[in-house]
Amino acid sequence: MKINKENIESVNKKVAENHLNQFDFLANSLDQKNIDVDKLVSELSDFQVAIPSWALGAGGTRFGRFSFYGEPSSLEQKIEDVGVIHSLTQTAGAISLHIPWDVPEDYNAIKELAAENDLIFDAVNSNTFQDQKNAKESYKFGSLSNVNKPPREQAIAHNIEVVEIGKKLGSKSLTVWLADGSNFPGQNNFQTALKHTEDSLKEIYKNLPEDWKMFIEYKPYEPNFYSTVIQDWGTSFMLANACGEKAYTLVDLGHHLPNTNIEQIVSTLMLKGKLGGFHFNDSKYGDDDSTVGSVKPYSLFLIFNELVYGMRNNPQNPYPAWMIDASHNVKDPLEDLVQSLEAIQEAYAKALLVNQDELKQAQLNNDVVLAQELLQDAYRTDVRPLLAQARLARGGALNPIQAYRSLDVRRSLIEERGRHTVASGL
Ligand code: LRH
Ligand code: MN
Repeated sequence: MKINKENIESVNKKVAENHLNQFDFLANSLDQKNIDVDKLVSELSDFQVAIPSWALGAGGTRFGRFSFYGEPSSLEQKIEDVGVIHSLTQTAGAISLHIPWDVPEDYNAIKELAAENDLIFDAVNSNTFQDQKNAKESYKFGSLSNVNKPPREQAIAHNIEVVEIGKKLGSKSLTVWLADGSNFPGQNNFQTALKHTEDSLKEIYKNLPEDWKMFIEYKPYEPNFYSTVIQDWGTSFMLANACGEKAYTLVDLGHHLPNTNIEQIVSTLMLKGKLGGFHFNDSKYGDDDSTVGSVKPYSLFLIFNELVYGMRNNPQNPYPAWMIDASHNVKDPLEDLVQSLEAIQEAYAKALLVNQDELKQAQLNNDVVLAQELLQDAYRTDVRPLLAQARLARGGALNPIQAYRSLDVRRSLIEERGRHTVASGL
């Protein structure tokens, strides 16, 4: 299934006039605030988010999984599906692979197919939270933190192998997330587990190419429900510093205990030059991996406000990696990912509307009311015409969900793949 320019133009024609009216109205009001609309539109269209290869089929929980038919059952089909999302949104120009769920058979063919779909390979993800068939050692009681050396060495070797796979694809970063932890008090010696983890990460770090980054992802709980070795940003930050300048902290929005001030964590990591990137999603309770911006859109806006400030004031922090990490229990995975991309772009656009200089002045004057007025004026601006214009500028759809449906993509995928294909992943 490929969506070509003609398909996009045919669906855009129906909504073009309405878009132009809305865009002109917004552009005029922003112009009056001396906001450079053309610069905004180009910043938005340059903002590319990586799609996780493990979130292109129906997700599920231990209570059940409901297929969505026409799911991709090969890496090739996954790349085609990300290609569909990118054709519609023009903001999904990368795919992030999870190993061993997505090991390429023919690297050149895979790279060619990605290029045909205007995609690059973002971070590669290792997996030491599941035992592979015929694996010599089990990760039941941990991987890089395991009390026994053989499983630690097996996990280190796996991460080094993942880097080798990434190098062949042109990826430039490795994401390490550990399920390692314990389910009961007394089960683990916390210090031993952390020391093993640090030493193991340093072994992996030694094998990182000069121009690569290592992202250390933290999570407070699940699948372990008493302790997790890399439980919070501070532990990840400490381990990244222990490894070296190529190691950074990765912030998965769903990996925080309720009411955690994530935007403050982001600002601290940027100040310290250790914010590597994001796994965007949303959640009401735990690591729900819901559609971005579907539960706490204001919190996402506040995070992007810190990112915009940090990207202008913290040259010590590299350009962050933008990735989605979500799973789809009831929505069409492709529509869900399109909605997430829209929410990310919306939060970024609203944050770009914040007058950072006036905000700084209000903060210096302890003018609390004005500070909130400046933030909420930006947040209350309907920026959707800007997002549509940014897509249009790159040949994308003015209304991606509408285009996806009027082009009947899911029915074509089911015709092509049948109703019983299952995507590897979560
Ligand atoms: C862990 C996590 C991690 C991935 C996995 C698919 O919850 O966020 O990023 O490896 O999901
Ligand atoms: Mn994640």
